[in-house]
Amino acid sequence: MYYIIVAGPAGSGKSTMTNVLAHWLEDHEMSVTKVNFDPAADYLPYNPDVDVRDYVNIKEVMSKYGLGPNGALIATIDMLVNHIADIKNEIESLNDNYVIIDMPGQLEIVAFRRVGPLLIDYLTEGRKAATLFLIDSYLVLNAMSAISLLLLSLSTLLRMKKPQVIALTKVDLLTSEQESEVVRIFSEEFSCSELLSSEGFVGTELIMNLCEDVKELLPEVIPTSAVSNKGLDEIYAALQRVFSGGEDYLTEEPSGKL
Ligand SMILES: Nc1nc2c(ncn2[C@@H]2O[C@H](COP(=O)(O)OP(=O)(O)O)[C@@H](O)[C@H]2O)c(=O)[nH]1
Ligand SMILES: [Mg+2]
Repeated sequence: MYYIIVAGPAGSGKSTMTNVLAHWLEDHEMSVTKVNFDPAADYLPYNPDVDVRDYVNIKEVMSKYGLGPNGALIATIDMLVNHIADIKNEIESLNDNYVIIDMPGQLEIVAFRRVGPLLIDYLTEGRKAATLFLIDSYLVLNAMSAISLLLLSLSTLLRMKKPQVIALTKVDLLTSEQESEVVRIFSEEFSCSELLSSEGFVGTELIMNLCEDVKELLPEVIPTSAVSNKGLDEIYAALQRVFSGGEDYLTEEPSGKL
């Protein structure tokens, strides 16, 4: 049982990725548990097998404590501490090859506060787990946005302490020139001094040093599309490298189910 924690800013495509990645895995004869971990989710493009909304009700929390949606989300996630053992039992009893957890977009949950990672640690204890961090490719058409979003992925890495695979979502919305530019921004080819000229930024050493450090730490960034299923093979391969050093899952631990 491997855990994929899908994280990233609101609207980056987490719920959509959960759906298409689950289909991809199922098409490749692996069974999947889809977990909705977002108490505020309204519409989901998939039918969750386990759903935190069965345990907590964000609307009730909003009216009971007079909180806005953001505050209520944080309070609701805190309340999940009381239910996490039941949620874990529900997931474990399904005994699927993969568990995909569709996280809320608020970075308070995965990057800034402790409780989100504590809940995920509890769920994934004794299992291999990786974070799939999503970045909306449309937002990284300029280098400064790319660096800023990579810093968010680093914050998530610091908090979640799980190996991370980064995917650029929605590349079908880019022209092929834009897609090559985005790929170039995330590659070795990119020179940090471009940042200063492209943004007309008042060049500070801090930004240059940050950029060089981020570049140094830059993991593989995979362009994907939920429309064409582009990049799903590469995501699977990257996750395999994380989970089993490149061995195919099915050769490592045959599924009891399929
Ligand atoms: N064109 C396109 N739209 C996408 C893709 N992935 C997600 N979307 C759209 O982006 C919006 C936000 O996606 P969603 O999965 O709800 O994001 P979340 O808030 O991170 O869960 C929705 O309207 C999706 O249909 C993609 O690969 N291509
Ligand atoms: Mg979502």
